[in-house]
Amino acid sequence: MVNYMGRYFRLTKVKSNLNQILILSISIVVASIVIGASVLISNPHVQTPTLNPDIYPPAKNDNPHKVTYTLIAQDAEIEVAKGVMSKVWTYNGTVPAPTLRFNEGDDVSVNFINHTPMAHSIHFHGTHDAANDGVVPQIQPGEEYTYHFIAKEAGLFIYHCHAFPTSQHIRMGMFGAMIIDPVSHPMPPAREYLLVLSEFDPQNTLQEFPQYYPINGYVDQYLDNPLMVKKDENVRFYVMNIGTVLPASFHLHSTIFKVYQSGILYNSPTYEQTHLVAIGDTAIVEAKWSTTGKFAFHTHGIAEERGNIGLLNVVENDQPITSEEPSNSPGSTSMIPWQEKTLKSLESPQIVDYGNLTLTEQNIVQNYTVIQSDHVSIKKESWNQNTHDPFDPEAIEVPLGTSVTWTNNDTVVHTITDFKNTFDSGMIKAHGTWSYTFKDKGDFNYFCSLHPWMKGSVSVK
Ligand SMILES: [Cu+2]
Repeated sequence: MVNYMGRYFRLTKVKSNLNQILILSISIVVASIVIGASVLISNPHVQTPTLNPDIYPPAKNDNPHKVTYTLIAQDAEIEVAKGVMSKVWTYNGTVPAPTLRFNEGDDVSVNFINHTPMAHSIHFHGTHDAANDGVVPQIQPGEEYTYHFIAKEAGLFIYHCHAFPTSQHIRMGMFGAMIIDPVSHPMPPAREYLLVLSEFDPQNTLQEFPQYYPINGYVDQYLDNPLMVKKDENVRFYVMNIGTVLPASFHLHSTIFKVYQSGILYNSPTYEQTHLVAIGDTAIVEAKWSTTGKFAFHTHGIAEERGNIGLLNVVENDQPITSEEPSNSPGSTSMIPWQEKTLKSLESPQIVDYGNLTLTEQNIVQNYTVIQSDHVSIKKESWNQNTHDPFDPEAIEVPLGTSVTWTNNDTVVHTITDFKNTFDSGMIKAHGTWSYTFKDKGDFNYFCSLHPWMKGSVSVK
């Protein structure tokens, strides 16, 4: 019995030692995996030992170029569908705006000029610092601003206006694509097209389900002008969804396709029949067609009946396709300049010329009724230019030393900004308040720097 018990204890001890060794080994393996993975995650510059030719890890550009663009905010009248003219807000007159294209590591400057009566900006997706983020500052009518950044991640990125309400500025047409080509190794030769999926309603900009879901700004344009493709050639689509309500289920007929999720070229691609592009997101898609013929491409769902459909014309290899231009990607052919030329002729933009827009105090309406009050309401819907007297009351008179409070009863941010820079509230959130104590006599004319047509005045006696 003693012997037996002794043996039992010995066995148990050996067993528990084995268990400890096993647990220790598993812990070491798990820790190694976790540490390895976290090094990879925290440092995307670490390359995996075997380089997958389908992915483009971040790389140093030994020959970076300085690239400069000029984008002008312009209101325009364009054709958005056959026979349908509409007022839009643009960069350089078209919807979408010009495509910006350069290499990973390039030094990029974008000169932005605002030729409209409203504040606008440019927000670029991808990596940059706060001064180049396009939210602060908002660029006032008549003003200029230069955005500057080093192109970091290779892939397809969106740029758009980030004035408020942003979805209205996007719906009105202020968006474009930015292609950043990889320098690590060339992408395979391909014919390249850009497909910008958006929403537009000529009657009511903010209609939840708008009348149109255009591809590249013009409804059904690729039913009349199919995208040309040669049999068996590699076709690369840069797809971006700048909708505001619906994600886009992008679908190609008669083939499956390779997708770089979120348009980031160091993601491992997947093969798909339909790819979901989130609102404000992109995808880079590569496909081939093994038979000639006309094939549709479209967003699955109600958008395809409202303009989001086009045709691909797949022709024999020896049939020439005109309007080819070299792409940044060596060996590839870009059809994007052809798309932009086609769009310009379809939209035939008429640019609105507002003349000198620089804000001056003389712009202030002087014949308003002055009311004695230390409280001003920023009225609901005052972001809308059609709302009368956005400040209520628009002109007040107060004794010296009075603290005046503004309450934002609108659903978007506003500012209270003095023309002479005596005071500036910064962003007042929806339903927020801001107060200022007047310690000098005089007339103070102010406006909202986000919506410069909103003007008011304080007279200190
Ligand atoms: Cu804007």
